[in-house]
Amino acid sequence: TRTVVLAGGVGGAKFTLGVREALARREAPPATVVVNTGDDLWLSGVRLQPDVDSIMYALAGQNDTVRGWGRAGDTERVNEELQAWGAGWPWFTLGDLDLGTHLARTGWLRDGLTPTQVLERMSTRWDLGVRMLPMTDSEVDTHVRLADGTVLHFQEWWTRHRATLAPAAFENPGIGDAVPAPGVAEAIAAADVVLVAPSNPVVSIGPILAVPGVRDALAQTAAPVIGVSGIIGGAVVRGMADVCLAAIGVETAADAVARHYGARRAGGILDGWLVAEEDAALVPAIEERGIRSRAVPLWMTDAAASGAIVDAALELAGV
Ligand code: GDP
Ligand code: FO1
Ligand code: CA
Repeated sequence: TRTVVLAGGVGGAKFTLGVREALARREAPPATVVVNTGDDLWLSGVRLQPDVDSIMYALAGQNDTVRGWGRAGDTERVNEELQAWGAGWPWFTLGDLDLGTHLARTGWLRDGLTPTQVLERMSTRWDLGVRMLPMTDSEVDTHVRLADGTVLHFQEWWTRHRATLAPAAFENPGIGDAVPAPGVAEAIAAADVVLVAPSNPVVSIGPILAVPGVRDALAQTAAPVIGVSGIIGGAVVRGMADVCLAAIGVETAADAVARHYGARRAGGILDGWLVAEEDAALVPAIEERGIRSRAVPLWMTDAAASGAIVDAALELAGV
């Protein structure tokens, strides 16, 4: 079962742990995980890739599960020094171990490696059990436009203002000229199944789909495309997806997100959509839209629970 996953950060990471578990049980080849790079930023001279790192650290068992980002057991000595210099952002913490990742990444980028090549190199340190690809090698950082025209980097909008400033639009400057990273379109074309993680539909899956060529690849692949709802019982499990969805006029509900992605046969991306048990009543309306749907437990409490969700997705895909 050649599997491709489209994923953002923490939700993507929890889901990817399940993908790895489910595919290992089937003795299937490792999945290819296409990761959102819209969250990326330059800060204090280093390149951060929060969603890439969330998945990489989680697969390596190195992630801070309490805080939800960065490395387990990290310290903040360098960060204190940066703050004393007035460098960086006072509301944004760069952990010491995490900074090692950013320095390695930035050094290799300066040596001329592409983000894809940097991630390939980083993927050799730990046995990740999946192949990770950035969605694109272009820098297309997400910006948030407010009603008054102010534009902030997504990280400032989220970590400084905690999504309290009402967004008018999310933008990825330059994305119209970007191309999928090498291997992304090829992996989708050769896949037996494509899984859309229960990641933020707007700022995690949205940028991946906005890279020219990705939607075409999804439209043309022979593989079924199955999505998993990150909305359970009309609420986000964590994060700011509700604020993001409101900005694009989509209700925070599993069926509304399915309609937003759309049925593949009607120009959208989905053949199937898993909703939570709590949302079982929504299944018939989703199926009426031409998207196969099932209600299953969607709480990703551990890798086994996520693995069971992946089993259900593969079953819905018929693979
Ligand atoms: P981020 O990049 O760190 O914000 O993470 P993602 O975009 O990959 O995922 C965020 C989404 O994951 C949020 O909208 C959550 O609602 C969703 N999510 C988090 N935990 C769970 C869970 O246990 N089950 C489901 N179904 N969704 C979850
Ligand atoms: N989130 C915070 O709320 N505060 C931080 O200081 C912070 C630092 C940080 C450093 C590296 C990294 O990879 C992620 C970091 N995050 C931090 C998480 C990040 O801002 C977002 O939660 C994600 O980009 C949303 O997917
Ligand atoms: Ca993210």
